[in-house]
Amino acid sequence: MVRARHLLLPLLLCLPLAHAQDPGDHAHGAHQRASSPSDPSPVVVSLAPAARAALTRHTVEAEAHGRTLRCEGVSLPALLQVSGAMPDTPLRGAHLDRYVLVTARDGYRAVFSLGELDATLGNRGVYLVDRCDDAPLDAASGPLRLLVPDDARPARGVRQVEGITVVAAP
Ligand SMILES: Nc1nc2c(c(=O)[nH]1)N[C@H]1C(S)=C(S)[C@@H](COP(=O)(O)O)O[C@H]1N2
Ligand SMILES: [Mo]
Repeated sequence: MVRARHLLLPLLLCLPLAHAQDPGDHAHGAHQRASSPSDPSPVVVSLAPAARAALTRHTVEAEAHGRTLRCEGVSLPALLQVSGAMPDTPLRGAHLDRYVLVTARDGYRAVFSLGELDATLGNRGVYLVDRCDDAPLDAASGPLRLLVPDDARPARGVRQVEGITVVAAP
């Protein structure tokens, strides 16, 4: 009896470790990175006029501080899709741990998850606009800014957009 207990205790202590190291457990993925390691990260998205020229232009209205901005530009998910930074099919696990980091010249930053942008998931409309109220944006706002008309506050309407990258969460 004493002998059996000596064998059982070390065995029980090993169980959680053995479970965590079981490759079958990783396949079910609770803590495993979803993206394939072969997917590049970060992916830098070109903001050059040529990269945006082929995309449908949308008219977008958004409220900021009681004022309605009427702007024109392209859809952010469409830009990510033509850039190869986001699939143009419903997202699968491999891309659900990715986010878009938008940076501005003044250091302001905001993120959107790819899942938030996917039309079959969050379906959040996010637009990269270059004209508002029938004029190009001035230096305080542009030349490019984001508009997120369905956000309840305008805080992610990043002005002075400088960079857009898609990043796999670490
Ligand atoms: N680059 C940059 N973008 C920014 C901000 C900022 O400080 N810097 N402030 C945000 C916040 S908090 C708001 S409410 C809106 C205000 O947009 P508006 O200047 O067009 O009114 O801009 C957003 N975009
Ligand atoms: Mo704000």
